[in-house]
Amino acid sequence: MPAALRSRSGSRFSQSVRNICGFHRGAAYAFYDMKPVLSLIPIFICILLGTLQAQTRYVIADQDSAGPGGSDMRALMVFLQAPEVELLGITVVTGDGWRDEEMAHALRLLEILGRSDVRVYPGATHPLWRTREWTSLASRMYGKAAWLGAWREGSQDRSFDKLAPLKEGNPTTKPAEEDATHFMIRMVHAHPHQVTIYGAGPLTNIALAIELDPQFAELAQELVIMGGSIAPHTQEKEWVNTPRHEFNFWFDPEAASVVLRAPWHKITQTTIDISLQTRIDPEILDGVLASHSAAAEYLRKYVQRPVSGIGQFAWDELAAVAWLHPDIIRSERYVYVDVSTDHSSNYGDTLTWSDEDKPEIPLRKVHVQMDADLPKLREALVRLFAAPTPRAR
Ligand SMILES: [Ca+2]
Repeated sequence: MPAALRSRSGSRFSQSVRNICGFHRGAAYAFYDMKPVLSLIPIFICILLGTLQAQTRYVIADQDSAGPGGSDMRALMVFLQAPEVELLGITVVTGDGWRDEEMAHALRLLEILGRSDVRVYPGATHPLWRTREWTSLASRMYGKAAWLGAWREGSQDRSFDKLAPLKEGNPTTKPAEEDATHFMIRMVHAHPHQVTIYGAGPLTNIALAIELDPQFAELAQELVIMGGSIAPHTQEKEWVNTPRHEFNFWFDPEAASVVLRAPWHKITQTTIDISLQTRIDPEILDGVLASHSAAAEYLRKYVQRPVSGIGQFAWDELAAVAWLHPDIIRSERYVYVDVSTDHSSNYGDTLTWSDEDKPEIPLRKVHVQMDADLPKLREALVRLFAAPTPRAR
């Protein structure tokens, strides 16, 4: 493991805690009879340091990081702006955009926030089974999807060294040489049962990790995903006639099904249903832009006001903030979830069951978020984005 990563993982910090505690315990015993109150101080210090250490939360952000300024980027910013979070790496997958352009947006964000110590790892460029060509043919039989992501008209797959100029400027830093899947596997083995896998794009990278390492899901602490749709109350054209359709699941249904059936300790799902309740409203933007933090300046430049269309919803950042502050979620359903892999009109649709109607195939129950405390979400986003970036260099 590289030295920088060892440092981030807290091993040096752990050693420091042990050294301090060991030294002071010895000293405390020596003076115990004479100064009983003073002897307790080192113990309090050890408890405090241990508590601080326990509060560090490890996460890998698996993301289709299109940019700049949108929900994909804002979710990464939530992790980067939270002092208690150790973002071990950003693993990138083709989804809203092509992988290499997405990696460039993520790298540029890290440069702007002074966090280029966080590495960006290249993941899958294509879904496991679905192809652009098959999707084009299927749309003639079953109807068009409202959002095609990387496959939208005019979008081109360009390798990292041949990218077109980015709005926010092209990064000077480069992605890691290690691929996303091996990085994720390496991290859950290095920090067993401590790493949250956050998946807010198509789930191709995470499915590949599961297929490559049967221990992967069990060794993670939990899985948090933004994906799926159950019964959203909306007139938005993407869901009004297709309430079970959601892009991340739809883009790679086979991957989503593999991921949802794996032996995670806990799966939490942010759906279209709850995301549509949210807004990146003027109150949030005014609150953030009153600050001149690096995050605020980035949003000032790259969030176009007024925010409208599907860009007005806090899709991925809701999943990230709710992981940090679970009390933002006011209600959830605990149901079995899978994704249709029938290569027909419902390919990629979200499937759910209760205990009463569940099929006999192995499935897992998922904490499906249904209602959010919007004032709490707004307060959390403003507080995070208005603050200086922790550990910025
Ligand atoms: Ca995303």
